[in-house]
Amino acid sequence: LDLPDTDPFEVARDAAGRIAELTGVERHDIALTLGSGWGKAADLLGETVAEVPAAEVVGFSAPAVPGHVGSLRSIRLANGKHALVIGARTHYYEGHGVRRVVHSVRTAAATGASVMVLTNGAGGIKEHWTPGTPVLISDHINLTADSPLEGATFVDLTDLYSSRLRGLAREVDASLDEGVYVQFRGPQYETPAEVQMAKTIGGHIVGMSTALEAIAARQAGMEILGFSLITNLAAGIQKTPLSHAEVIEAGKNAEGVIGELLARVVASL
Ligand code: 6GU
Repeated sequence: LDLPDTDPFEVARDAAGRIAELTGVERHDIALTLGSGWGKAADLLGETVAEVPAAEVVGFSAPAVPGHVGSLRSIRLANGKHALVIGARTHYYEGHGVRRVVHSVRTAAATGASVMVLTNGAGGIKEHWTPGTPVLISDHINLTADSPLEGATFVDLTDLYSSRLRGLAREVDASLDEGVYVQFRGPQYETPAEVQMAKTIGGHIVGMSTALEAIAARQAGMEILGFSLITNLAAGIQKTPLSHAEVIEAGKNAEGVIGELLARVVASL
């Protein structure tokens, strides 16, 4: 994937072939990337058909961050559909390039998935969002200054985070709030001034993933549902310093509730 002459879509097709071989499931209908705090959903979605270490599939690698999983799981939902749960996310801040970041999304599309569910743990800009609040992503602002699209690939991003799917999610939980996700490069958290900038330009949630993946998912023709778990308020909004331990802790405390929520939403898709 790192070589300029490699076709990333061909690598994604190879990865999808390998997943079919390892799981025995020829086709997946829906794919989910589970970020910080969302892992529990995998246990609640349905019956696990197979779980494979991501490192056995081309283009994937073992997780770089403690608290992230590193496996691919094929799950049969109660309605007979097959979900591919991606517990292995490559973050942009790892510095392996954007192709590696979006490989899981392109692989999901190559397995046949038409719906991509992207989840993350993120910082909140709205003060009433206490840690543990799940928020629907309504749109994004990509501040990475990068793109998964190569060359003159002009892709429309209107209704990127499907209003149809958001509507279905709100039928499960009418109290779900939504907000605009701002992807920063990371891995440092934002300064209070950067958080104020994000707020001024229309952002409500700050994080280090998802936007680049959503662009690749749209290019692949998938319908996208995005969820952030607010693990903390962003710098300057929250008065105490931020820590990765705090993010993991908030995820652990919320995982039962948001896992249940996500499982019910996926069952309704
Ligand atoms: Cl405050 N910022 C970013 N970029 N990512 C986060 C976060 C904040 N809190 C959790 N993840």
